[in-house]
Amino acid sequence: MLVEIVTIFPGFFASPLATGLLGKAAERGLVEVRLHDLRRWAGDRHRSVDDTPFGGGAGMVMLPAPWFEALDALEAEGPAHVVLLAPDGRRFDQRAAERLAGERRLVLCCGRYEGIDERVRSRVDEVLSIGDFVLAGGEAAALVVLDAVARLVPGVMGNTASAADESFAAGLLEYPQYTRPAVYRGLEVPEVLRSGDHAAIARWRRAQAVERTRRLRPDLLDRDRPASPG
Ligand code: JD8
Repeated sequence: MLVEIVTIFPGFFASPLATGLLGKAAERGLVEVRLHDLRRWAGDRHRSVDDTPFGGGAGMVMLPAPWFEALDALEAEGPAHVVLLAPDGRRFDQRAAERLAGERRLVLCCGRYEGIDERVRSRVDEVLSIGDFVLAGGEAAALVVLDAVARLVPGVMGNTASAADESFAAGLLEYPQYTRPAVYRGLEVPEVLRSGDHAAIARWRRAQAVERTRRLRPDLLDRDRPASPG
């Protein structure tokens, strides 16, 4: 999969792209990320990408021209699914991540300031938001989308068992996890997990996942969710 990110802060992505699963996926050529500095498509010698809002008001608005020029240039190289990150977008969730993971080429558009001139929306396929809080710009949201999508690209996760596990868990919270030691500062790991009874462990984990979801996120239980295996 090819992911192209248009931003005035390409440096924002350096460390996340070199780290962990995303770094490995890039290294192995499973996810290629290309960063594009929007200022490359600025029209003046000051490389301006923003101006004051028509109608007045605080702050600056991103100019339409650099965005139109950028998308002209990227789309001339072939088809792509173009996403704008904005607070008024459709909520990005696991379903959206799965859908985007099926695209061959994604373009993520990151705004700054008070946002982007409304006319740029005519050039994007969809507008997504990562949640009901205010970020300073689209970059952090694009990173969230990239992280969630990249791990779904075939080959990136390696371990197929954890992928299958998660399709059960999709729509449920995870069961609690423990590692050694069996007792730490008097706090014990549940006996069943040390019993070696794999059927009992599977039943316990499923019950924990359901109970935890009922208690902490009952809204998730009212939604469509893949059938559980076993
Ligand atoms: C893009 C500019 C900041 C937005 C004034 C200063 C997504 N879930 C989300 N929260 N916030 C964003 C987001 C915020 C952005 C931009 C995404 C571009 N800002 C602006 C309007 C109000 N602030 C986001 N996805």
